[in-house]
Amino acid sequence: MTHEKQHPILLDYVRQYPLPHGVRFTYGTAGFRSEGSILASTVFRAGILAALRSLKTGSTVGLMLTASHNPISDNGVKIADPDGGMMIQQWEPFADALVNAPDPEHLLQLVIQFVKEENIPFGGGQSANILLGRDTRPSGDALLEAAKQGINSVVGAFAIDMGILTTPQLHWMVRNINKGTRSSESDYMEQLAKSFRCLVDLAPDNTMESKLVVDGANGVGGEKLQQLKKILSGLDICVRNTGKEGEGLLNEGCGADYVQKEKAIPSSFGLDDVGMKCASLDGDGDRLVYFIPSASSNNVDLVDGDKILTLFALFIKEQLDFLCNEQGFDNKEAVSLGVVQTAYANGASTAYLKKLGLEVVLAPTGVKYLHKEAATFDVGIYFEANGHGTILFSEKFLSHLQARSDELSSTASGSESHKSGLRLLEVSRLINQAVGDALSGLLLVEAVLQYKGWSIKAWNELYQDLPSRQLKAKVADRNAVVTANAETKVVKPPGLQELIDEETAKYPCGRCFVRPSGTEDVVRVYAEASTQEAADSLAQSAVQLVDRFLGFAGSHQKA
Ligand code: G16
Repeated sequence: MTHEKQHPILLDYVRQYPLPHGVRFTYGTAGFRSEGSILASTVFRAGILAALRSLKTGSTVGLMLTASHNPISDNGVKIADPDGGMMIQQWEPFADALVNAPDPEHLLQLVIQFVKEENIPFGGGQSANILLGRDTRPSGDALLEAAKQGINSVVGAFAIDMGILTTPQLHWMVRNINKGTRSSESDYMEQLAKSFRCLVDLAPDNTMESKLVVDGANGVGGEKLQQLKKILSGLDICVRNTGKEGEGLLNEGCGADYVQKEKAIPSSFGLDDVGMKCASLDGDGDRLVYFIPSASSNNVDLVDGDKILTLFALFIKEQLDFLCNEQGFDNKEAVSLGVVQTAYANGASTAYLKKLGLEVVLAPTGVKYLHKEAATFDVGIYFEANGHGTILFSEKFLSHLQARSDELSSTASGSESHKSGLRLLEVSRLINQAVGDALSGLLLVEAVLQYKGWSIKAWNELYQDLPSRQLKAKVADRNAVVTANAETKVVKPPGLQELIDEETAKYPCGRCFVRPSGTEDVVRVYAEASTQEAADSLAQSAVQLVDRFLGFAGSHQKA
């Protein structure tokens, strides 16, 4: 079919989804996000975007409807590339232009021009496949229809509705379909349960605290964990805030973002849980933090993404050491192990990781940036302090590992090096290779704790976090803040960084940065210092500086 035949179909559909007035959407940290009630045109256009991406790559792509940690009234949309990762960043400017095109004719011109520039087989008889997933938000149903219409407006594009999923499940499915491996939801569940079982079987016979209480954020993650529980053995999991009627609202007073930022006990947790090993997922199941409810007040001892990263790094390093010290495996230098963090990583965690001899790389906020850095290592571990992360294994390393394990199974079966090889292979099957995944992350944490024979308390005591504070500053235009050096320095407005530096220098162990959020209409402020009072005061001063430079536009809240 020629472009000319394609145009009327597209135009006809576009007219059904007028752009809301006075709003500009940007493909931020994790796709487009806003109030669910004004997102129909954005989601419709994201459907077109996904179809073009599939045509361009000749592979299946994903479209996920979620606003993750945001309140229930918000929603959002993001595209998963054929490898299961986030949509390639070079397409983001086009994505922005497409969703903001003022009228159907502009939109059509944009599409025609982009198709030409990118040499996309548009209207040329090729087919495009897009897997659709959504979380449990009420606006999801209507937005799903908008996404389907957007996809249908591109001739040859097919939408395949996968139903309600966690974000990482959809990314996993896209990756597996394109690799030609099993990709259904039950395959996902079986894979996780099987790899977890294998890892536990390969662990020394330690007695461990197997009871785990999980806060499901009243979202899809809790629901899926309940499902997974049915086929899991060796873990005693109790899921709260599963989203069932009467249990509360999505992300309200619960969820990984709440627990991490507020360092507070989520709703439905109480005195009975004091001292217990607890975990919290976020609204779409891609973040995970652990915590121990404390005896006094509403507080928790937070075991955040940095601690999860540290636990995984210790374990992977130990397995590599067993394997590499064994004769026959290519020299140690041949295996590169690196960790990736953001500026939010607690300074104590970075110092600890460096002391272990690990290479630590700093990336801007957003898994799309961390993932890219982690993929440069044979084994790359990335985590944001907020609990979003995973472990990536390069194909080259995996085939090397498989060959070595096969060899050891005949020459040194049952040896520690043989078991290490098997453990690493199993970790690569358990942990989501496409994107951070709270469910697979949780199972790996449990398997490593079992291996180490550690309680959550022992794990938490690996190092002590420096006191920190996160705040949100509501300003007229958050995009007036431009940062550099992995968001550690403000470049615009001029003069702001110098004053932040001056303020920071007043506090022992002080560190502070500000950056525009990519998921909420705020500027985020992070401060760290030797005492909680000092961290609070530094964060407050930075908020005032942001106000002074950007204009106060509302009440400030905790992060
Ligand atoms: C998303 C991103 C994360 C990021 C978070 C907050 O998480 O996937 O990488 O850390 O937003 O981003 P920002 O500070 O720019 O608002 P989620 O779980 O909300 O999808």
